[in-house]
Amino acid sequence: MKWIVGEKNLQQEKIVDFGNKFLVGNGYLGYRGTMEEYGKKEFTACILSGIYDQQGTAWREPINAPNGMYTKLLADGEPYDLLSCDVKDHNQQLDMRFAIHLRESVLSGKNNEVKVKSERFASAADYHLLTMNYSFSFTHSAEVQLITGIDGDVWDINGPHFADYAYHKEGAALAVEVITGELHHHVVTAETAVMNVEGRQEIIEKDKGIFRKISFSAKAGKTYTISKAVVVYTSEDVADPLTLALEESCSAIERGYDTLKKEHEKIWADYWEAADVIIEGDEEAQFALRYSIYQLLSIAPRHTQAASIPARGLSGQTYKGAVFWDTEMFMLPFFLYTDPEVGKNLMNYRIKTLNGARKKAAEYGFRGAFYAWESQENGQDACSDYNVTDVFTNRPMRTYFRDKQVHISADVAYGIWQVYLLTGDRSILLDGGAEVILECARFYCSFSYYKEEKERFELIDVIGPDEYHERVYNNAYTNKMAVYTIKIALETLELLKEEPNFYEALIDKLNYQEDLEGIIRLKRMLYVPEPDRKTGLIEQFDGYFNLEDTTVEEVRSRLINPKEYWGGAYGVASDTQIIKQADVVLLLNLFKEEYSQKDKEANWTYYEPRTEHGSSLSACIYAMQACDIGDPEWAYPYFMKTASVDLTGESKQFAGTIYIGGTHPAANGGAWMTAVLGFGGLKVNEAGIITVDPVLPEKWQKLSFKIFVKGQQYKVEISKQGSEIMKVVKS
Ligand code: IFM
Repeated sequence: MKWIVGEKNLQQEKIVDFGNKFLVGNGYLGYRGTMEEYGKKEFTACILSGIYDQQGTAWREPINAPNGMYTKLLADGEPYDLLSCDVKDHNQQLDMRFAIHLRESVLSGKNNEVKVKSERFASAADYHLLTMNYSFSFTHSAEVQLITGIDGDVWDINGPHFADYAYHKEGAALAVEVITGELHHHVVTAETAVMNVEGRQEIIEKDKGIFRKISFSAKAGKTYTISKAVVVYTSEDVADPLTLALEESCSAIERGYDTLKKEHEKIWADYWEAADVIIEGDEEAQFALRYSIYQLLSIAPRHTQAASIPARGLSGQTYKGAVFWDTEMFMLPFFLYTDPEVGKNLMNYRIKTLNGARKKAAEYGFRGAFYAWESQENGQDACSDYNVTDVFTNRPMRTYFRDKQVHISADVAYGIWQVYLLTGDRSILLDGGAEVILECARFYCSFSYYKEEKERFELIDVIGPDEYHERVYNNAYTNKMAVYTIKIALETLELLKEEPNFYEALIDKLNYQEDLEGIIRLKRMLYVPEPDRKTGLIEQFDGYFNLEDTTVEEVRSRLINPKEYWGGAYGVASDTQIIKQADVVLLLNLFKEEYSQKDKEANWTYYEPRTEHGSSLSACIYAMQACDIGDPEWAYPYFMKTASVDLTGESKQFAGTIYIGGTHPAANGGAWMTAVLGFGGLKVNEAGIITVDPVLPEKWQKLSFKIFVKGQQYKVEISKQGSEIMKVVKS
C-alpha cells in the first residue's frame, strides 16, 4: 500500500501548493511543506493554533511563529540552495504513515555539487517540538558555512504581527522572542542544534533572526549531519515561555533525533490503528482517502481540552484562521468515530466560546446564542460585513455571511448532540453543552417571525449553506436545523430532569422558564419547506424556483473576470437557480430517515446540475447522498474530487481578490464520511445500534474501518459477500 506522497523536480510555480500539500502538524502547530532555505517569500510558515493578532484595521489572523528550521549552505562563499543553484535533482516527499517530511536535492554550483537530504516532523509526543535531521555531502572538498537558526521575519497575509523582538542565547540554545502588537502575546521559538563535525561557531543576530554560522572544512564525499530541535511556546501556554522553550529544546536534542522519532512514530502508528480505512481493489481511492485522513490527524487539537480546527486547518492564515460550521458538519464525525476525545475537544471550544455567541446575538438584538460565522479564540466573529473584494472596483462588497448565516447556531447545537449520542456520555451536556443547546434554541425563538396570515413562524432574511443567494426567506436547511435544535433542546431538558438539582440550577441561571412555552410553540409552528407532493422537490428557499433556470456553464460564461464573485448583489449566480454548494441535498442527507427514496432522488437529480461546487464542502454531500439513493457510481467522482482536493491542489484559490487557498479539512472529513457513512452505509441509532447498508463502487472489493460507539470500539468489514461488525477487544 502506498503511503508516500511525492513530487519530483523543482516546481517553483507550485510553491504555495506544495506548502499546503506537504504540511506536517500536530494540532498545536502546522509547519508548511517548504524547504529549509526558504523564507517568507516562499510562504514558509509555522502556524500556531488558536492564537491571533490584528495589525491596524486589517483582518485578524493567526500568528506564524519565528521559523526555527531555517538552514542554508555555503561552500567557498557560494550559496548552495534551491533558489540559487542549478537543480540537478529534487524530490519532496511526505510519509503519511509517520507524518514525516523528506527532501532530497542535488544542487550544482560554479565549483561544486551538493547532495542535501532532510527529514522533519512535528512531534506527536511533544506538541511544542519540531525536529529535523539535515545532511549534506559535497562532491569536492570545500570551506563550508552552514547557517542555521531562527528566522523571525515571517510571512503574514495581514501582518506584521510582531511589535517587538528579543534574541537570546542560553547555553547551547538560541531563541527569538516576539511580542504581538494587539494583545501583547509572547511567542518564543527556541532552537538547539548538534552536528557530527566540530566547526567554528559564530552567533549572528540579523534580519529579525538569530543564527549560528558553523564553518568547517568539508571533505569531498563525506556526509555531514545536523540535528535540530525547535520548540515553540507562547504566553497563552505558560507564564514563562522563554525559559521552557530554551530548556526543552536542549533536553530534546540531548535525547537525540532517533529517540524522538521513535516516540513520534509509535503515536502515529496508534493514530492509524484507530483511523485507517482500508479499501481493497482501488489503490487510487485508497491513497486519496489516506491522505485526507492524514490531514485530519495532523491538525487534530490534542494539546488542550477546548480547541477547534480552522477552515484551512493549520496551513496558513487564509480565512483568518477562523472556525466555521465546517468543523461540526464535516470534520466532527471523523473524530467522534475514531477518536472521541478529539471530538469532545472540538465541541468544548464551542462551549468555551458561548459568551461570544451571546454577545453576537445581543449585538443584533436577539436573545440566546448566535455563533460567529468565522469564530476566533473567544468566539468573536472575524467575519466582516465586507468579506469579499470586488475585482472590478477593488472595493469591499457588502456581504451578509456574518449577520444572516444563522444556521451556524443549529450546526453547533447539532455537533454537541452528536457528541452525546455517539459517546453516550452526558458529561458534554453537564459541562456546558446543555447550556449551548438551550441558548441556541432560544436564539431561534428570538429570531423567528410570526407570519400572521399563514399562522406559522418563519425564518426570514437569512443565508443558507448556498452563499450565492443572500437574504432569502425560509431556507429549507436553516429552518429544518432550527426545528432540530428546538427538538434537542427539549430532549436535553428531559434528560436533565434526571439530575434535578442541576436542572433547577440551570433553568434558574438562564432564566429559561419563560422561554419554554415559546420553544414548544416554535417546534410545532416553525415552517419547514417540505417535498412538493407531485415533484418531490423541496424549494431551497421561498421563490427559488422562480429564478432563472439555467446551467452552470451559462452562468460561468457571463463572468467578465474569472475571479469575480458569483454571489452578492451583482453576482452572476444571484438571480439564477445556480447554487454554490449542497444545500437541500445536505438537509436530505442529514435527515435521511425522514424522506422517501423517491424524493431524495428527485432532489439530487434536480439540484446536482444546478450546483457549481464553488465550495470544497459540496462534493462530499452529493457523493453521500448518491450513496443513500443507492447509486455508488454517481457518488464515485464526487468522492474522488473530495478526497483528492489537497493532493491535486485543484480548488478555488480566490473569492474576489482574496486568496482562499490552503488545505481543506472539511473536504478531508467529507472524504471519510463518504467512505464510511456513504459507501459503507454506516448508521448508528440513538440506542447505539450499529448497522451497515453498503453500496460499494464496482471496483471496491472490500471496505474496512474501525469506529467507536458509546465507548466501545468496533471493527467493520464490508465486502460484496456480506458485512461484519465486530467488537474490538483490547488485550
Ligand atoms: O464554511 C464554508 C462555507 O460554507 C463556504 N465558503 C467557505 C467556508 C469555509 O470553508
